[in-house]
Amino acid sequence: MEIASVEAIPYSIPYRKPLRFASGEVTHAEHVLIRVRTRGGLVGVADAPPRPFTYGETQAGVIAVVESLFAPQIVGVDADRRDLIRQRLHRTVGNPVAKAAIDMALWDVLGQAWSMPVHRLLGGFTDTLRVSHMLGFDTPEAMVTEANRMRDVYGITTFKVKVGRRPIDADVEVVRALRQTLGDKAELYVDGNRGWTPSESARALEQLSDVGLTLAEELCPADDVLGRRWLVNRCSVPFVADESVSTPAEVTRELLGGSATAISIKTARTGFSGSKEILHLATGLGVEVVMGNQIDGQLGTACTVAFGAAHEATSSRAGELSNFLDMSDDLLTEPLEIIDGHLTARTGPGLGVTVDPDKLAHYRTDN
Ligand code: MUC
Ligand code: MG
Repeated sequence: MEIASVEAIPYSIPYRKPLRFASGEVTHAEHVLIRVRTRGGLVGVADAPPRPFTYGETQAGVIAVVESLFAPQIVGVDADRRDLIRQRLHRTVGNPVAKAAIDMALWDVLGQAWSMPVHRLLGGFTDTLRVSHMLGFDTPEAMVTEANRMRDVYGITTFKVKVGRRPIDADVEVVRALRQTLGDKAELYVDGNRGWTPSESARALEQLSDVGLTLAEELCPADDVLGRRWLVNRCSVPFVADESVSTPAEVTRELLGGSATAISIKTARTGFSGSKEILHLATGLGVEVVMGNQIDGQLGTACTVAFGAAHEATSSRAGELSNFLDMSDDLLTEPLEIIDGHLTARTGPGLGVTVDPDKLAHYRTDN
């Protein structure tokens, strides 16, 4: 199972509808497909979605770090030596998305070698996840229309609402409008992507106290250390750390420092191996986790489903799995399908996905 090559292939697929949020916007999926080949002929794939506004990585940077640092350190190593490979990758600091994609492509190889779907290898708790849809910034009317469409067409009843605009009133109005249209049974929570100050966040939560939110995520920056602790202390629902926790050490710091009371796990930034560490840390400390979305395409979403379905704690809440629906096209031969508000893990060996060679040829940007 010796690794023969690690390729980093840039591609760009436009979004039909861009996703906007407090820290940025995404109009094109300018991602990097990571493809690992073994000498025995297995091919593992995973997606690296660079998010400069969150981790500082870029498409060109992911390719450079994979080609110049990571590939030379792992070619020739057996693909099942996951911890050795991680140790080699972690000699380089940062670059979470590039490292995560290599890790997941290796799990895809292992699943194929052992004829097992990855979600069974990882834990095998269940096969399906409830879907939560992330609503980006727009007018209240457009956000309500999108939520209704997601409910009517896909059966989705859980929504994460992007907030963090100034003044806070626009977002408060949107969340109220959503509750009114969707009724009491829908689950609603908010994600500020660090857009507000601690006091703005507290005021917004106060104004929304009768709306029945279930979670509040990254409303203000974790770097507002005392302000964030003050906010989390007065927040009546779990306060989710997302972009502030891309390593186990950051999870420990945020939780023990009182700056978060729940954790978003994103396979796009911690792969399967790092996500396992974070999951065990969170469950060991007794806090809830949510499967988050790094504005993933179908390949990234298949990875989130595989990890989420594998464990009890990651499958008890709805996972953020539907934003690929806004892309104008995708790379997989068999598209993911959301049915009755659920996504099912692939049953084939490994990730159970095939990248369509014609689509990749069409969307890749390196030729
Ligand atoms: C999210 O949960 O924040 C937006 C920015 C990012 O890093 O991820 C997305 C979704
Ligand atoms: Mg978030």
